[in-house]
Amino acid sequence: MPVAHPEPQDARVIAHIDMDCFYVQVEQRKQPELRGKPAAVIQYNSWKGGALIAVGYEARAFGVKRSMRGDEAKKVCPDIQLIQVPVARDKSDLTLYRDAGSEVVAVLARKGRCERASIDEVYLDITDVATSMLLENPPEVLESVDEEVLKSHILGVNKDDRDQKQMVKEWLCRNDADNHDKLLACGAIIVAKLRKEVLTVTEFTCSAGIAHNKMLAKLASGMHKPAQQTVVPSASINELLASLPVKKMKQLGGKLGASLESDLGVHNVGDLLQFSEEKLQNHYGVNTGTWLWNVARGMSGEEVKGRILPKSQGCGKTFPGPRALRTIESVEHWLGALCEELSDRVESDLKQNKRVAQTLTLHARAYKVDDSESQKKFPSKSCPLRYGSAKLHEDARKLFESALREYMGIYGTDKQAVAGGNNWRIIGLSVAATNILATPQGVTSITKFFSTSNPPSSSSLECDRNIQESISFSTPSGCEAATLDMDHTLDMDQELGQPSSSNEETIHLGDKDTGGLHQPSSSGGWVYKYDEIDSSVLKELPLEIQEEVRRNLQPQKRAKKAGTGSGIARYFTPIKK
Ligand code: DCP
Repeated sequence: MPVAHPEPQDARVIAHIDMDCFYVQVEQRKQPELRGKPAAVIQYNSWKGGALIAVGYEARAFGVKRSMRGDEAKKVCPDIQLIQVPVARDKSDLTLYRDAGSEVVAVLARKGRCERASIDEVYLDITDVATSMLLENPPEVLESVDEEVLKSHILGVNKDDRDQKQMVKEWLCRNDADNHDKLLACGAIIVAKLRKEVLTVTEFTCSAGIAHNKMLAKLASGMHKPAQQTVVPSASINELLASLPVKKMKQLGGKLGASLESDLGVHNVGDLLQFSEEKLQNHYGVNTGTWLWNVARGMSGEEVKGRILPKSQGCGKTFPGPRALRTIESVEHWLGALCEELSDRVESDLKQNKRVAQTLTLHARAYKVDDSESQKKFPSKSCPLRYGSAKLHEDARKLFESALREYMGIYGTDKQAVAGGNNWRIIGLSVAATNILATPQGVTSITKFFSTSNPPSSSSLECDRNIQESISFSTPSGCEAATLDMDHTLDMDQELGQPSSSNEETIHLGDKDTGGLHQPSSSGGWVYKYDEIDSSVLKELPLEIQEEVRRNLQPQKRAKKAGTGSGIARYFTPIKK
């Protein structure tokens, strides 16, 4: 569930930059003869011409939509060029797009604190550079304003018979504007320049939203596309939210959105304004209630995080309809392919960015053959991550088997029992490397990193170890354990204004030989290291559990024995050596 962040005292200038029809642009750069032509990128499977995952603006003009398949797109736009996503190991290979996204980030990160939010989206905090500009070279003293800036859309600046560019110029250069608007005007000038730089360096166009916080900037960036920018002055926030359907905001989707609609009759975000904070808290709890109250007013204190590398690396694959996996062997086969890719990616992250992934997580989507109505989720499982694709594969296999047993309610360990009578189908499978940490400066090899951070008995990544079943935990809100964008942009969290890892986090403590998360004590019990529990994960726990974590899991304090006590022990059950 979303949590409110306190609004900062001083005005900030935040930009959200979103690439236009990104995969299509990447393909058009590779094949310039496709430029200006209707085009779309499709997934490699050939059913009905493949699934469209990115549609160029020329094709959109013909009515082509992402929800279509290739055959349908051809019907509405016979000249459309359908470009197949690169394939490796029988699945989509997004390296080309990921690298192209990194090129964009490299340009943008020069100007301010930069948070890469997805494969093609970036938040920028340009408060400092906008403030300097306002002091040294404010818009009102500019002799001329660049054409690109004049094409900006300023929300609330009504179009009338006058020249739109002239009105934008007047708004940008008002000397009677308040400080907030003046900062946004500087932001508009800075972002327009940045977008031009992105185009020059990468050949890609992008769109942008410029506002005082991430939430509003994100809403604005999609309002005028492609290759345009939209500014949200404070005075127009109410107008913007009044007509914004709740479902357009990602974190208001799902159960929360449905409940807002049915219980409170809220259709647009602005409808929330009629409810007091107390009333919203009564309905949705203290945190979410306050968060909703703030959202209704366009308030969101969430910071731009200063992160240009992905928080996690993941790869997955869906197996829809008749392609659902039905044997352990087929699952193992696909886990092998996924682990090979994941291995390549964590190795290259280690080499290029000196970052080490600590946790391997397996997610799957499944159903039971004789129980299609069942809502039971396939549990996500995690364990310490060992480098090398064979080890990843071995560990992922064990995680899968353990999850499958739990899913099917089977407690035996023989092969037949593990297979669960093959009474299940897997329709989505993914592996992710999370908890990625920078290696401390001066540490040059992964082995050294671990041998300095752990006692020798548990340090070596090379030593084989048995995976004990990890305790896996879906968020207490009951949200889906894993909402995966299979085959797409699994390496990114695409949340907006929401605490990171809200829906997908699994907590996993209690493995033997952890390579970093927690360590055996001299007496053979297990010691949790409180400061290594991801704080965003901690925040997702019920309040009483959070308190118990803080009380009981002090640094280096012995954990309770498995199964003893209530509360936290239910989630973090240590395994004795
Ligand atoms: N993508 C994907 N599968 C999806 C959605 C998106 O593989 N279901 C990929 C292809 C897109 C890229 O992610 O090019 C970025 O997604 P966006 O939603 O930002 O869409 P586009 O960039 O394609 O278009 P727009 O200009 O509307 O942002």
